[in-house]
Amino acid sequence: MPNTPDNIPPNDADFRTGFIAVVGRPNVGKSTLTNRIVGAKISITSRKAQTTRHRIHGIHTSDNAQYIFIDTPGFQTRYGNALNRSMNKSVTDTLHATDVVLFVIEGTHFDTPDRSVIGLLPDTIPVILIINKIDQIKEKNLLLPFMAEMQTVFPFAAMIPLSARSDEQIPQLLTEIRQFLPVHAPVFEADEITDKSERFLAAEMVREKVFRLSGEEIPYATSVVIDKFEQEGEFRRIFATIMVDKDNHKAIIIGHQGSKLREIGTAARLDMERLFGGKVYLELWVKVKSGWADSDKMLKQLGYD
Ligand SMILES: Nc1nc2c(ncn2[C@@H]2O[C@H](COP(=O)(O)OP(=O)(O)OP(=O)(O)O)[C@@H](O)[C@H]2O)c(=O)[nH]1
Ligand SMILES: [Mg+2]
Repeated sequence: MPNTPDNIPPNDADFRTGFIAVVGRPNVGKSTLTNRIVGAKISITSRKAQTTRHRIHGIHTSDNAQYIFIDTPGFQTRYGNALNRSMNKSVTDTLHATDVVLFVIEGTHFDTPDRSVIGLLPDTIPVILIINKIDQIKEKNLLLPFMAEMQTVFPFAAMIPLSARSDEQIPQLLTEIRQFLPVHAPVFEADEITDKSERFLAAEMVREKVFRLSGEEIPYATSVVIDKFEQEGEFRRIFATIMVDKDNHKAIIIGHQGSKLREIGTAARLDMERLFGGKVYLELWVKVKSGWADSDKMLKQLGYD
């Protein structure tokens, strides 16, 4: 690991730093939780399953620990195309290089897809069970028996029911995690919140708005490529292409006289301005790229491998 950054007191004998992988099946709230802890939207979220495609590091630094969260794609057990294979591999690779695993499930549901994720959990690394979306559990009295049952499924190091939509349980979660982190100086500066480039984050902001604003017809296999990213002081000029795999998807995203694309562009631009802290000019294009989700070569070109 590199030397201690300047703005953090060095040599604190009990400062801890470590990697925490956030895993679970699609749509359980992994990215929402990562964003909540980091305090900013660095990972996109959506009601659509499989929103996250890349590993994203979200960093939280307190006065006695640096937590490096790795938000992973939801582990996909249903389809076996090249994109899913590559995303699943990325999750399994992540698991072996972390200090703690947060295994996220939704409410008191524990189904076959959750079970297949459990099968991948290493037995050498502490795993904390996160029972997310407790705001949606109607019968709260089911929670305790559910937790007792989960303890028989896997030897979890801890179990924390919470709602990633609120800050309430976050301090408890951080305390719980910290005990498993190694004593180590911080790796990132205290004010860094992610290791991803602005280019990457800009593409993700556009992708999220495509999902949110163009409805159920647009499949998760939609990608965004940044063609040009220019910066002058605090002003950024960004040119991006939305890659879809069918002509009718292109028409949906563009909308009547370009209205949908404008809506997507405005929403993405506002998110970028908030995250980057400066004005953004954003220009979007839509292109049809047939069958790319199944082509290994194309995946490499788009940066997944
Ligand atoms: N009610 C409620 N909804 C939540 C909570 N946490 C997340 N959600 C919602 O659940 C949906 C999925 O959240 P994400 O954070 O995108 O889930 P994910 O696990 O990262 O999903 P993938 O990246 O697709 O695997 C979004 O609509 C969130 O707003 C919660 O605590 N309560
Ligand atoms: Mg996600």
